[in-house]
Amino acid sequence: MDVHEEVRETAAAIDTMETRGAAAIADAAARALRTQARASDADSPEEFRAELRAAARLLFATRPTAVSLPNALRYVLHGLAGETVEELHASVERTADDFCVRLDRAQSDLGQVGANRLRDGDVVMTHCHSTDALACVESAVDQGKALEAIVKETRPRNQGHITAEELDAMGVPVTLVVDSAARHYLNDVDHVLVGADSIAADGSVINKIGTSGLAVNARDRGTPVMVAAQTLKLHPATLTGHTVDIELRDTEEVIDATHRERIGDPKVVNPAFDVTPPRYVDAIVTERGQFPPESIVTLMRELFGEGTTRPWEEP
Ligand code: RI2
Repeated sequence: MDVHEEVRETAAAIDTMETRGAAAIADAAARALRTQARASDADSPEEFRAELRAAARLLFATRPTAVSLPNALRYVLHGLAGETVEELHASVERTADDFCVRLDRAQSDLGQVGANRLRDGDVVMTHCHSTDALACVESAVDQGKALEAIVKETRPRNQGHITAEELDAMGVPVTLVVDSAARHYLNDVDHVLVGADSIAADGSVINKIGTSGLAVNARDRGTPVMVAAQTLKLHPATLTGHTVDIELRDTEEVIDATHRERIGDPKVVNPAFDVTPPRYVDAIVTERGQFPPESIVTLMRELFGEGTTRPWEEP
């Protein structure tokens, strides 16, 4: 039983962040399971299911923080149905397609909700690169609102540059600033607008490192913080007391080995995400409407029940 080469390539692309962003990771994972199903030469339904589980385990192991990844795998594996290999294959095709269509629709529905919070002439400050957050801006621009953006570069990988490029393509004037300049400009900002990799049951937002400091500063300045996150970002395991793993990435993203050596070889750590407590967040914007963070638990229960399974593990 083999995990298909293309699935391995997808897993490697997620691992190296060639494929990145919580929504894009989920989309790639669902497509990879479909690839595995298409390529399968399993002789029995048991073998087919085992192949799918092995592929899902490989994908699951790539990045720990974005819950959209296990949520996508769960969605497809829960859709497995049939008595024969052919029927099982058809069910994966159906469910993976359905998942990707829902993902796109959720982002555009969420964008419209978020756009309603933005007024003509507003300035938004962004952190990192979030397709959910940008969907709100795009929808507001489509409504004819003129927006401006102050874009944080977002060290260590400078993913703010992707945001700057995409805002520019939408016709939104961009001012790029270093991360530490954020507070300096908050008085000129009407909304802090960020995405999320995971949202916990208490309404805490797990997003790119630096989000929590930005949110605390925004609260101090009286600037509202809006988190754009499809319900796929809700982390159901937090309903039962689990915490969200924070990914530690390669220290070379922070400083290369030669320079590090030159400055006395200090210890370097590179956490990719942080946790913003709900009291610093004004609204979580989803495709189901906007929620105060403290009430997100109700939506989480409605969508996921009391907890989650791990269908990729061996029975
Ligand atoms: P969308 C990204 O993480 C950022 O933290 C971003 O806010 C979040 O995913 C959500 O992105 P990374 O994969 O799903 O760049 O909104 O580490 O695109």
